[in-house]
Amino acid sequence: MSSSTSRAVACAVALIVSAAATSDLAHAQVPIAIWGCAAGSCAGQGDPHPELVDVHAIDAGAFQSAALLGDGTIRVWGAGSESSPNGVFPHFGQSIPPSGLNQVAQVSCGGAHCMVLKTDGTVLAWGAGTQNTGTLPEFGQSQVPAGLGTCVKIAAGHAHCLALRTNGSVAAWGYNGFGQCDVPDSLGLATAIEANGYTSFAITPTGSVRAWGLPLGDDAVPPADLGPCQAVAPGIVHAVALRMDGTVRAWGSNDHGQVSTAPPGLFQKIASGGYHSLGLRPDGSVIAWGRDDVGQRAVPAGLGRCIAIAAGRKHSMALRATPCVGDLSGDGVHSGLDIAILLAAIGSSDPVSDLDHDGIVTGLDLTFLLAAWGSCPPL
Ligand SMILES: [Ca+2]
Ligand SMILES: [Ca+2]
Repeated sequence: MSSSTSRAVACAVALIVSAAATSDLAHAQVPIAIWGCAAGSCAGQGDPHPELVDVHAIDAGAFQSAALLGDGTIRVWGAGSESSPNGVFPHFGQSIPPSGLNQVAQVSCGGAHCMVLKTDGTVLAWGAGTQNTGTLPEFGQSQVPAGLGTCVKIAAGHAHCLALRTNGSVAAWGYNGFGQCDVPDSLGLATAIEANGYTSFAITPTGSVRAWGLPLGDDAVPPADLGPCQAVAPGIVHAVALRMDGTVRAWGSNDHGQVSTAPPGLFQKIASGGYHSLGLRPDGSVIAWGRDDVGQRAVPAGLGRCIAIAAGRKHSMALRATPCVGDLSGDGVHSGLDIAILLAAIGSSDPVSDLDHDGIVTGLDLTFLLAAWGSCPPL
């Protein structure tokens, strides 16, 4: 053991007295953070699933959550799962992906259905809408059109689906009560698509944001002076755009301050839920604004080093960067705090501190931590 690690252990001994208070910090290494309705009674979508490893992407449906893993499989939980058959939204199996589903490149969940884009460009959907009766909630949104063609992106609205084909054209199907499936002839080619609620969005090669379907508040179209954008994140009655310069602009209904409180400064990514929005700062921190009736703006203290965000109707999600070995506190550096967290977990099966994955936290895991000391790369 080097002198620096010896000092770290000594420091940890001092810290161990407060280790109980650090138990929450141990969760900083769990890949996915979830807050908002998820933390309460909302159909189990709040479980961050600490057992998940190698999470590459996340998505939030209205009342469910999804994770894309590095092996190309997905996990979906919340409303419409076997463990939560009758939550805040009826059970349509929307959280039960098809058996054997793999080679997934993107997952997108809507109101009561989910869809995936596979690495071969094909699209699958399940949940509500397997029967196209044209009445709530069966609008055929889970019936992927035959002959759709090869796709590169997907987006699920509340009861409709969008797919961006390899050739840049946009396809839409499902509920069309507000014309959200009537892709404008004038759209031309798109480079990105998004959907939420009853509205559809596309971004053109010049960065122009186009919208069709239910107008957002009084705004049928994005602001004329929006300027070129790299991303758009629609809520149900508002939308946020991430401009090419990294600033955000919101428009639509401001009934929960989701437009007027859009923060200044630079962002890397944006996401919108029902009536709230999230922004990912370049330093990996997350900011939330808009509706906060169930804590959807209550970003966990100390949340940082995030690489992706997602928002459901009333919940918020963030995906942490893959932690370096032994950074149990998730702050990007090795310190006595990490040792304190591990020592507090000795004898338990805490998956965060079980660095050698043998099912129990022992001194061997401490050896792993010390061997990795000082190796954390920058975000
Ligand atoms: Ca640490
Ligand atoms: Ca172990």
